[in-house]
Amino acid sequence: MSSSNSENTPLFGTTRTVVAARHALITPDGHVPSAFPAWENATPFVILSPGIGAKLSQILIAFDDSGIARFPADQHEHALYFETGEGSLIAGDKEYSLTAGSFAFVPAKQALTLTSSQCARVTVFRKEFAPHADLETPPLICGSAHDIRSEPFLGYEGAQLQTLLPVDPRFDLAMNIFTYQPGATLPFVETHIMEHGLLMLSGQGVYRLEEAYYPVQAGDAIWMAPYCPQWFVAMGESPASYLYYKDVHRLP
Ligand code: UGY
Ligand code: MN
Repeated sequence: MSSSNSENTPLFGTTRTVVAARHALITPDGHVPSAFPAWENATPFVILSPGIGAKLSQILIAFDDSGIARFPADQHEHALYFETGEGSLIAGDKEYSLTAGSFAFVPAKQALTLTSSQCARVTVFRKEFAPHADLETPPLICGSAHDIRSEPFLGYEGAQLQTLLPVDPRFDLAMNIFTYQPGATLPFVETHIMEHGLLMLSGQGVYRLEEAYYPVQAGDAIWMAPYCPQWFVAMGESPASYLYYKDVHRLP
């Protein structure tokens, strides 16, 4: 899936993108790049940010070969997923090789540098860390979705959930991948305090956000504010999967 707007060009003067007060569907045809100091051969697309009303930012990075993206050491933590390509993650004195399916969590107050050796497409969830008085800062984590077992969601075989980060109260966010067989659904319309940032990784389906039903496909991104009623059905010939962020483990 290209990050440029040359593919899937909609009819003149139209877009599937919808920005509402408490949810948004952001489709690739409307993407506009940002430019950040000291980034090289790496194009950021800020898909979600506090500017839309979200607490998180969701940044899609389209790397060229020898690309470099830098995030400073501040109060923000970062969870990221390598969709395609190859590269590395450098944080402090640690360096990890990343390839399609790799994911990582880098805690707040650690600078993060991402490099690409083969054009890569990476999604970064960036959020202000919510410390807990009795808990330590969560550690840096690096792994591959290929090594994470999936579990049927609430016992539904057609909806398989992979929980990428450790289920550990030190972490105040979760990053998961949901994979649905065609025809499978989120078993009920969820309404919850947690916020979501979401990227469709493959396939297609229909997402319910509040009272609206949207056809969605790979490359689309979604924001769900707290309490946005939400539901999904996968449709088409192949399974549909999405990567999503969720804030967890902290009292309101
Ligand atoms: O974890 C979740 O809240 C998930 N079931 N939500 C979603 O897929 N929209
Ligand atoms: Mn949910």
